[in-house]
Amino acid sequence: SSVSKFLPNPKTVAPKAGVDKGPIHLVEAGLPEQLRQLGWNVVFDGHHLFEEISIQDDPPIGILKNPRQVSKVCEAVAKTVGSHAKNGQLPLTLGGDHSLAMGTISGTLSQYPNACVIWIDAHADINTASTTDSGNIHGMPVSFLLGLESTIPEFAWVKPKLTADRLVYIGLRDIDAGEKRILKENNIKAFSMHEVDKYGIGKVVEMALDHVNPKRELPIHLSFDVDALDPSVAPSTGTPVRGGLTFREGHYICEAIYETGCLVSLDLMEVNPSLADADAVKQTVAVGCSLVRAALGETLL
Ligand code: DIR
Ligand code: MN
Ligand code: MN
Ligand code: MN
Repeated sequence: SSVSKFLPNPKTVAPKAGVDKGPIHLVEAGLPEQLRQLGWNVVFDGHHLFEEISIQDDPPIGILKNPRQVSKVCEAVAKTVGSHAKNGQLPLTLGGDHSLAMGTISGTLSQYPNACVIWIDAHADINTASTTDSGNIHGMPVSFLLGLESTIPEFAWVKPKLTADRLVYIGLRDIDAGEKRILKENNIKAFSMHEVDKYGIGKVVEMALDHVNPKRELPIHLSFDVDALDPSVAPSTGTPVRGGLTFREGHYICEAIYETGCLVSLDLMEVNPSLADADAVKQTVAVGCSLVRAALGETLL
């Protein structure tokens, strides 16, 4: 769905079991109403279950799992996000796994070709078909967006419109060897938890913005994987990694990006209610809602 001070909205997608319930929980927790109370005119598209593009026969390509299904869903998401953005709305996408960002960022870039991407995550999600060990496409979306992975015809619709200098990461702490090499070779700026500890979150966000958006004039797409937060803060997620962002550090990032006035599109991904007990789910959903509210202006005076 998406939200705009006068129009926008949020949207939801569900490419695989478990994570697909995340959006439903976030909406049922009252997120659309919470955003209305902040003054946003929320247009909720409803839950996209993409049953119409459920592909029965989807064998792996190499080791990539559910490639056609993921590709089709992401393509549909790209269209939806692009059309909301075109209407002047601010698309808010609730995932669902992070492969969806192939869709959301493609959609954002169709309307805002010079947008920069701020990717908050424990993981870099930049594996290619040749570097991935898991075959999980949610570990790969950034490589498609940058055009590092162009050998799979099923994903030919993903146009490599993002450039390495308009991408920055915050929160990394679990990066594969192949990903490290890719980050280095492409000179991609990344602030790991080490830098968060060293400089503090305020300085890190400032340096991140200085890198991708020095004049604070370019549109910003914020893609927030809830596993960037420490598992003690957001336990219900598919691949938790200890040593993550605190509650406040996560919120600070959202607030600071809102404060730039440049935010045009927002993802909250990887809330997975099937993976933990009821209290953990409740806590994670509440934190997810709270991060979105922070990114849409709740906490600034
Ligand atoms: C690993 C884990 N780098 C992979 N990545 C995850 O599967 O490619 N990303 N969990 O979210
Ligand atoms: Mn991710
Ligand atoms: Mn992650
Ligand atoms: Mn993931």
